[in-house]
Amino acid sequence: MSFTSIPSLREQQHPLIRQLADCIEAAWHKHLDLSPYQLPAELGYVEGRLEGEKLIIQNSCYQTPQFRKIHLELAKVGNMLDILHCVMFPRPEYDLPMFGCDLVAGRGQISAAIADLSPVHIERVLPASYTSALTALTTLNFSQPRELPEWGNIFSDFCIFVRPGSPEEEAMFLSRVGDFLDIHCTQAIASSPVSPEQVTQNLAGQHNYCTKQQQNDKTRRVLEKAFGSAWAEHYMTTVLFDLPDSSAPSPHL
Ligand code: 18B
Repeated sequence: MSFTSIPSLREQQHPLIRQLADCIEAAWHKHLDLSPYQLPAELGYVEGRLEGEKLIIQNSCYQTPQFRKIHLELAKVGNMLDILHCVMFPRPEYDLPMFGCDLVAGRGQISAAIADLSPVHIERVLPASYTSALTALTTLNFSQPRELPEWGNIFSDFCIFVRPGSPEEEAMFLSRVGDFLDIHCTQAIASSPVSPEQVTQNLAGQHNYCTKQQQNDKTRRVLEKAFGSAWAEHYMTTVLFDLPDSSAPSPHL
């Protein structure tokens, strides 16, 4: 599998974004059986303009037996803004949470670092095996925790949302994302398909997750300013937070 289109943009980004992108791909390669995932045409690499600055978006996207889509996106707005966005969408036939991560750097400083394994159950609880593995991790203390927006009730108690205050805190964030991915990938490949009733619930949970994420005005505003509101809506609902076709059974089962 080739990542040849990615390094060009990655090399120009904030070091933590670069390291996190490397860490995510290393975990995927280590644990998962990756196949390509075709994004909608024209949306793999995108360029626009935002306040006179060039906005570049580079996507890489895969699928695996347990994941419908795993998506890593790097974006850069001139020298103003570097962004890493990552979501792993499980196939709803498996009872798995959503891994999501967003890292935003403005003028050389990370302003937002967020990572979570988010439950899709109506009761908003993670599978017990996840809760015990995550509880066993050491508790981290960050000097500048940030408050989640209103739509952020989708995230778990293990969610990290901080402005890293030092290189040590940046390293802590990076290593915790690695922990999340090791736990998630090992649990995912060991999991078995669930009942049709549970599949329906998992789909509803993923639907709720995506609908809430689509309410992130900060993401929408960046995309709207560069590409217009119709394009931003299309991109947020078909690339960033799309839903599986619930009428089609997974080809892997
Ligand atoms: N996001 N983020 O992915 N977002 O995509 N992101 C911001 O310092 C983009 C996800 C999340 O405080 C900010 O305030 C763009 C995932 C939360 O109201 C900017 C893209 C998660 C916040 C962007 C992108 C997620 C946030 C403001 C497409 C979590 C705080 C930075 C490439 C799993 C929201 C700041 C708030 C913030 C932009 C979370 C500019 C363009 C997967 C909670």
